[in-house]
Amino acid sequence: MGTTGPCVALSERYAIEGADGIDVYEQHGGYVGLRKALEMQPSEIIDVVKEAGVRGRGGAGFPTGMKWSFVAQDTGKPVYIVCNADEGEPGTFKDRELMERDPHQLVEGMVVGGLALNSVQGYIYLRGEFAHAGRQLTRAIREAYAKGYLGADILGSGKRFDLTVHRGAGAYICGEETALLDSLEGRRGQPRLRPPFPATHGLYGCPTTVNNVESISSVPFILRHGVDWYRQWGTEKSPGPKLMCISGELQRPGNYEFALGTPVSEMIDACGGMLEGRALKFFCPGGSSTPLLPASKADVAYTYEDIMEAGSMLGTGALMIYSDQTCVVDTVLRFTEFYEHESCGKCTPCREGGYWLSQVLRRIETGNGRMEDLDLLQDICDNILGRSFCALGDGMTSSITSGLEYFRDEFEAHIREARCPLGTTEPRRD
Ligand code: L3W
Ligand code: SF4
Repeated sequence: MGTTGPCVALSERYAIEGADGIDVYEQHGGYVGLRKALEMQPSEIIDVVKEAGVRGRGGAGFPTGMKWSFVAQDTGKPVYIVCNADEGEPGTFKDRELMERDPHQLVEGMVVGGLALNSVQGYIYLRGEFAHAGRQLTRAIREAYAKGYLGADILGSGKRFDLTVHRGAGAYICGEETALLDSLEGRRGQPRLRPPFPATHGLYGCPTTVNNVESISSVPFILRHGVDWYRQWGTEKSPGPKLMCISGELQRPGNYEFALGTPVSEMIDACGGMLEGRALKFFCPGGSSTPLLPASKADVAYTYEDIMEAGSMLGTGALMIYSDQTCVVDTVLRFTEFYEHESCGKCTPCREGGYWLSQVLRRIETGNGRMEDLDLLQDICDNILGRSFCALGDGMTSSITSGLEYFRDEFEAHIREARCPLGTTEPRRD
């Protein structure tokens, strides 16, 4: 078990003025990892990432080194490395800051990934709304070409890697890796059937890895500082530092960096605690797709395994904090309206279910609900979970089923009193 608590790793250059430019980046350890990678065999780079135990920071926590080792090398087809920078999960805002403040870290990680996978072309699929991050990345890539870190002959090694930023158009579903690849190919972004996974059939049908911004940005400093340095934080199954997006009814919400294994309650304290006069009621540990947990579970250690045992998921590291002044039905309704709007429409359970879930939740919140609606909500969720084509459908049900599990009384009070007991939404006759 490594140490827990606040730490400075991926965000180490945030406080340094000018670190978004290549000269200052180089003065503070920039491109050292790449220089080391150039002296290593591709399989050695993958072994280092495996030993560090980096787990994917885009939501699923899949081991990054293992994902890289799955990428087929013997097909005769080109291999692609794609960075998923389509950060769209409600509550998540860490990747944007990473790209804005330290864009070279991602560029360097992409080149190292290219060397590890024998890939000569990488893409950063960037959420279209991230205008400043787009400018920062474009400038960083231009600077990296000028200094020979990108291009046909990286630092005279004879190895090639080119990198392109592709801007999306703001659809949440394009954060799903196969929808992202369809969008990158110029088609409407809709998920593909998996398997086959992108590792064998990805971009243009070629072997591809798709990794989150934070996962790829971790690689240069693991090479620079070593595996033990990375594993000084966290637990055996959840090693390393984690960028945390902590939002909600707190004194100082924002992006923080913590060692994995830090209790949620300690993170809340580090944000200055709850807003004056408010007490913690529930929290969403990893974004709106992860089941919410009641205040009684706030001492849970923030690791993939502990959060799962507590009944939720670590997700993207988007910890959302809610107080006793917040209506759980209203919160769940807002999440559900988001998924209803963002459903790509490809499969029936999600397309139709999202519409009906919003309708039923809205009538409860506005004082028009019936007691049977609670079973109806559960029934619709049961018909979506595990029956949808991709994880968006499953994610849509998380806050509803967990809300009903922990706060059924509050749902019932809305129906009995024919209004929101907290007065969040004015009663309205349907
Ligand atoms: C080769 C196998 N590759 C799995 C790869 C797979 C993918 C990765 C994880 O969803 C979750 C979702 C959201 N051979 C493989 C294999 N892979 N088996 O491993 O795959 P998977 O299916 O476990 O997850 P996913 O489809 O990547 C991600 C949740 O994250 N989420 C996050 C949303 C995040 C954003 C954002 O803003 N960044 O939108 C939040 O909870 O619901 O459950 O690469 O190819 N046998
Ligand atoms: Fe599209 Fe929703 Fe089906 Fe995913 S679950 S394919 S987002 S309709």
